[in-house]
Amino acid sequence: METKEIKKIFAAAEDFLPINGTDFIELYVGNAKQAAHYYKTAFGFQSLAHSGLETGNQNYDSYVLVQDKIRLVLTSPLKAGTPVGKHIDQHGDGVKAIALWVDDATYSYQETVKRGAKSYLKPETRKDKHGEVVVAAIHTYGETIHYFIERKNYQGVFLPGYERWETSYQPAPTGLKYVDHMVGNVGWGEMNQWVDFYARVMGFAQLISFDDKDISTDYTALMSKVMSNGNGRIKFPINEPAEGKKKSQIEEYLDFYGGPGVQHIAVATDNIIETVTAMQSRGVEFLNVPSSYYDTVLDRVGSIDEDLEPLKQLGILIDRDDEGYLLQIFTKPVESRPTVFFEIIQRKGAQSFGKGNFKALFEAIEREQELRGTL
Ligand code: TYF
Ligand code: FE
Repeated sequence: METKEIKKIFAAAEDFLPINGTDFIELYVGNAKQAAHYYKTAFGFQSLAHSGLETGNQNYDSYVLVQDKIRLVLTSPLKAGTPVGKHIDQHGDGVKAIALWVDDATYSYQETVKRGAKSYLKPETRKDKHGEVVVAAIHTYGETIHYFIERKNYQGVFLPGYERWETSYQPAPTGLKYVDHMVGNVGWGEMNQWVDFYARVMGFAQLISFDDKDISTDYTALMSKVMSNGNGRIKFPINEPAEGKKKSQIEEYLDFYGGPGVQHIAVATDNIIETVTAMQSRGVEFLNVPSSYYDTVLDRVGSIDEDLEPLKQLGILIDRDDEGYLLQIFTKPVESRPTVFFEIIQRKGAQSFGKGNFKALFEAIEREQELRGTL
């Protein structure tokens, strides 16, 4: 139902910001070399490109990883006193940039800035012997930014300034396919202003909404709205904390991240049982749900193609909406600070976000908060 509504909204007006998809996600991290090893070993990403001392970059060391349509860039400073170092000191490891692949970066920049976006990087052309790319960027919540990437005729391995990263260590992929959605946590009472930003400045529309009654467990309370671009390839849920019995998981994030930022990156697979089995065996830690969840889940979601037993063994959650069902699971935070985590999702028709799992999920998060002493 949600997708049909979105199409109706966009049919009325021209989409002024056409986006082809997520171009890359850039994380600023304390040790990019080791983080790259983690995402290769544990998540099954492949080495793609590198920029650093060997390529003439005196300031930053960046490793680019790829798995199907997903590109991750991991960046660390090579010296003291850089903006990247300051960002890491402030936020810990985290997502700096969500880069959007567009046909016209200059136009995307101009149209969004005209509508009130704060400029981060004016459009610039970057060239090397493989062709040229136009890059621009605007600010979004916290210190997070959106790049607009226009790839023109570019034939190089990633972007000008990067060289192919040659390595014989290439652990097998785990079946991660594309970025399904990326969630932002914003401050108390700030959700609607960021919903408005994505609507007014970026031409997105709201997909679904739920109020705090839907998502308040004993402790965790939050509000969330999902914004989508015109073709549905970019989906950004925005969370804000709400008053509950104890500390909201969103407030815990804001405390440790030092303000708003990306909370989770949801990546799609077409075989969640295989993907999660592989990731678990390679050391990725997932949230646990009590086995009692599986006693009644099929009463709620009806029959599904998968056997219940492996889903139960792995702790995979199931939800249904009027278009189909989905399977999802969440990692524990992947950084030292309890901030950024990943979601693995397999959609079988459903275009929603797992509302029916919120109670079980948030109770699992609360058990982790309890262990951290942050509830
Ligand atoms: O993206 C979503 O909306 C789901 C559910 O703190 C969710 O993945 C919502 C809030 C949250 C964790 C997961
Ligand atoms: Fe999600």
